[in-house]
Amino acid sequence: MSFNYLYKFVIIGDSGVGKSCILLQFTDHRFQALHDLTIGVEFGARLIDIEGEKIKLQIWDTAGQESFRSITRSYYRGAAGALLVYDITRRETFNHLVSWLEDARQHSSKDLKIMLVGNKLDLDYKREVSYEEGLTFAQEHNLTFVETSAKSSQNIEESFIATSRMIHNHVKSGEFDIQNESTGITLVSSPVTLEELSEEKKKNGGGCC
Ligand SMILES: Nc1nc2c(ncn2[C@@H]2O[C@H](COP(=O)(O)OP(=O)(O)OP(=O)(O)O)[C@@H](O)[C@H]2O)c(=O)[nH]1
Ligand SMILES: [Mg+2]
Repeated sequence: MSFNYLYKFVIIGDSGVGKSCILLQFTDHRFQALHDLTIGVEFGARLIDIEGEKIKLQIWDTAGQESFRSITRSYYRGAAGALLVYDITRRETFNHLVSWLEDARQHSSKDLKIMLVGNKLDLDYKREVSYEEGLTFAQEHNLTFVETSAKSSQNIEESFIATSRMIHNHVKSGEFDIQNESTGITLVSSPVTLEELSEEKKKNGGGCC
């Protein structure tokens, strides 16, 4: 299957909030119960359909640990969309959102579309951050908001699709400078197939960097 658009995404937030699990659920429809700490940055991809157009999402899953912050920062610039994730059962991960957001705004393209994601919704009984608090934070900082579970897959699809839809509407309105690489958006002039891309990925070493 071929596609015409390539949108780059980055997933950011504290260690252990479920960034890698969100990506795995979106790309492979499965859940990983172990915390396999991300070292540096990992990579995933999936093809989606918006209003009949094929869009390839290239997703960078970053490490939440403080020691990897400088590596994480280098991925903001080339991104069109970001999922900023916290864990609804750990308030400290919510408290750190301001610092993540400052970092993202400072190092990204001005058009970066950010979705705030409150993850681990299946652990509602252990919740430390209410839905209303998440929503208020999102409204105050001009973000969209969703609560998800990477375990049950609830709203995982929506978090990526809704953000992609916002990017796509922006692209269609002609407000993006598509030629500018730092927007994280590529218009593929001759449609590329997934097979061609996976060949390219193999050549580049694939998976992780
Ligand atoms: N119950 C539940 N557990 C989750 C969910 N998402 C992730 N986890 C668990 O939380 C732990 C951390 O998940 P990861 O996806 O590895 O976290 P991360 O944000 O990628 O962490 P770093 O790579 O260190 O930045 C793992 O044990 C997961 O199984 C969820 O939605 N519900
Ligand atoms: Mg990870």
